[in-house]
Amino acid sequence: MTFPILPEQASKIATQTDNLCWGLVSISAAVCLIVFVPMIYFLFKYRNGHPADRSPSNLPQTRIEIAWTILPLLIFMCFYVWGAKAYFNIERPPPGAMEINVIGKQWMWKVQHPEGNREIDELHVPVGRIVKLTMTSQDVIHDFFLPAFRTKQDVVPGRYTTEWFQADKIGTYHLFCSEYCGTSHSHMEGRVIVLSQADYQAWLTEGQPGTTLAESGERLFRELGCSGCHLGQSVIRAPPLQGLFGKPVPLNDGTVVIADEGYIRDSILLPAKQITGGYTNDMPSFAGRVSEDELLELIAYIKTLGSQSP
Ligand code: HEC
Ligand SMILES: [Cu+2]
Repeated sequence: MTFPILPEQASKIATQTDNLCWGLVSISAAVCLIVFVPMIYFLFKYRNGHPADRSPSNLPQTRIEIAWTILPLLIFMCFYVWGAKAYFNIERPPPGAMEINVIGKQWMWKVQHPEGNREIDELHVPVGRIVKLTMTSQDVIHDFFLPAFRTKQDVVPGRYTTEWFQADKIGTYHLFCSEYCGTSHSHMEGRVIVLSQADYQAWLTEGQPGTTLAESGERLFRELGCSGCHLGQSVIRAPPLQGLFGKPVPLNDGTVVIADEGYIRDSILLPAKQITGGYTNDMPSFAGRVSEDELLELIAYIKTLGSQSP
């Protein structure tokens, strides 16, 4: 028999989160019983006019006080550790994830696969693979919520947030926006379709995008004139982008940052914010000239330069 209080469990995180939830419910119920059962019992035993023994007790009161302070503290500290471990599991994507981009806008979800496939309000993924979503919003704050995987993350304009899951059951699952985002917020929903590895490959080829995300990015890199400064012989001295992604970058102000998606995004939209060490602020801002989709394509291209030498 199923007891449909919680949605279906379709990922390992789901089991972990539900166990923690039931653990908390049980301990809260236990504490509740320990307080209320004796309370009701004493209510009757010592009620007015009832002949009970009311002489002062000679129990070791201090020791009892210390015990019922320390014991619950230890028990609840275990829950703290349990919860912290679950939290880190949810927040840190394991290595080797396949990366998919998500853009939220009023009122739809746009998905970009690295192979170039695009979809709206649907996300096709293979079963058993770790999927890491890099997400941003084109307008207001949205939230990418997958109840069956017990995972959700705010999708915020102006920056990238990430979310990961590993679906362990083939099927179709709900996708919701769980941050109120305007009139049609309740329609901002979709489906995650978990396919077998073979079906997923077939789905990718069937879509026939023609160009991968990185290839679209490379074309943009030329069209927008990035290549004029960043490749070959140019008048303006610009840092080479080969091998940049994921590496520490020393900045002109002496700090060092990791060149992640957010850093590259800011380099393109707000070049004056962080100046690469040894260079001057000669890069024009591309804010308003590139869309969120195009930014993610440029980033995909710069990532592929990762392994090449400058
Ligand atoms: C007019 C020349 C010029 C153009 C055009 C240009 N850049 Fe730059 N870019 C620079 C210079 C100079 C820097 C170093 C100073 C800085 O950090 O702003 C830089 C820095 C960067 C960085 C940071 C690199 C690092 O090692 O920290 C990235 C990423 C980048 N540019 C990407 C792009 C992209 C993508 C485009 C096209 C949309 C572009 N640039 C267009 C001159 C240019
Ligand atoms: Cu929304």
